[in-house]
Amino acid sequence: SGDDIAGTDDPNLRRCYEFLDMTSRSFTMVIKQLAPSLRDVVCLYYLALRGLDTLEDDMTIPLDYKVTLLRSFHSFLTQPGWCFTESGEDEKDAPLLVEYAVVIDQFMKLDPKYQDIIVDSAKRMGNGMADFCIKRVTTKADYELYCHYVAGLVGEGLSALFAASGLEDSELAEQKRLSNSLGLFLQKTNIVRDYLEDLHDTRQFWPKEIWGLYAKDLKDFVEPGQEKQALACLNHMCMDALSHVPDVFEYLSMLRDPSVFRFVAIPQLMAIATITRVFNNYDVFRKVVKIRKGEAVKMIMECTNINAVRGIFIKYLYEFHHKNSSTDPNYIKINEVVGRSLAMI
Ligand code: PS7
Ligand code: MN
Ligand code: MN
Ligand code: MN
Ligand code: MN
Ligand code: MN
Repeated sequence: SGDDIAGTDDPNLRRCYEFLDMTSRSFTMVIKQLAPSLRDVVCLYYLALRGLDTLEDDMTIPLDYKVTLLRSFHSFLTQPGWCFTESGEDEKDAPLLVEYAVVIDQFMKLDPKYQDIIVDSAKRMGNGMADFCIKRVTTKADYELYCHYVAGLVGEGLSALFAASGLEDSELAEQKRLSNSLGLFLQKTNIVRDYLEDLHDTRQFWPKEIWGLYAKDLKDFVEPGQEKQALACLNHMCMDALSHVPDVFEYLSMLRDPSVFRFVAIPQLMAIATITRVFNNYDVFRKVVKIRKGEAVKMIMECTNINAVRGIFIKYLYEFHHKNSSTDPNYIKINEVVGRSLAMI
């Protein structure tokens, strides 16, 4: 419980949990409710990747220098005292990198079996991020690969940690395809919702192979007169994200520890609620679309076991189905994707 964390007598570990609170809206609660044997491990995995992502997102770092930093980031995790003080002014998580020595100190106290999984994950993610600093997301295959690097690898890494802890079956670590799908469902939902924010940051994650069917340029969707094309493209992106739901459900069915179940399921429920809210919703091109606070609280309370979660998924799938419009160019395909999910869960 939270009391154990507040009661920790190691000031550096306390500081790590302060950074968790400062840098994560969505993960801090689910990490703190994890069983004690995994809580600090996952907190430090989160802070490791949050540090890496703060470098990736910083558009003020010269490209060559950024690529070098991303490719070597995994080695900083075991380099006592390493820190980074050159972040751009509006990088909100820059303080984490300034005090990164604290994270490294705690990281190096973890059981080596956990350190190895996290270092390997950060190494592959940093190299993937570096590749995508040099090239852009153009094809659907690029989109799958980018999302694999920044989120699918987190799914694989978490599955490996769950198995290594003994709280979950050792075969979970072998479920690479399913683990990848859980990350992709979260990441794609984030990318679809953040269209406007990423456009303002001049970052493009929607693949041209999809948006090119609806516009000459990705930014055209905010122009007056393009509303129909914008919605058709948005819905195509939502359909693509929703296609991961059967894998998500299959994975959740394999979990046995209640704290791991909630840790995994709550973000997935937030994602299906978000993608359903975003679907066929032109507000995505005008502002940040969020789920209602009460909706999130209700899901967190109800998220106790696989049957409760199945009920919530079914509710959102019906709502998604209901929001589908017969004038959408992908109306039939969208119905098929929703139907496939309903049949599999
Ligand atoms: C280690 C819990 C559980 C099998 C920092 C959790 C950013 C969506 O728009 O910060 O940049 O602000 O809102 C999380 C699968 C990853 C995927 C990826 C690590 C679930 C660095 C989360 C989180 C796999 C790259 C947060 C992928 O988005 O984005 C731990 C199983 C970090 C998970 C990033 C995104 C995460 C993300 P924005 P957010
Ligand atoms: Mn965020
Ligand atoms: Mn990023
Ligand atoms: Mn980010
Ligand atoms: Mn985003
Ligand atoms: Mn962002």
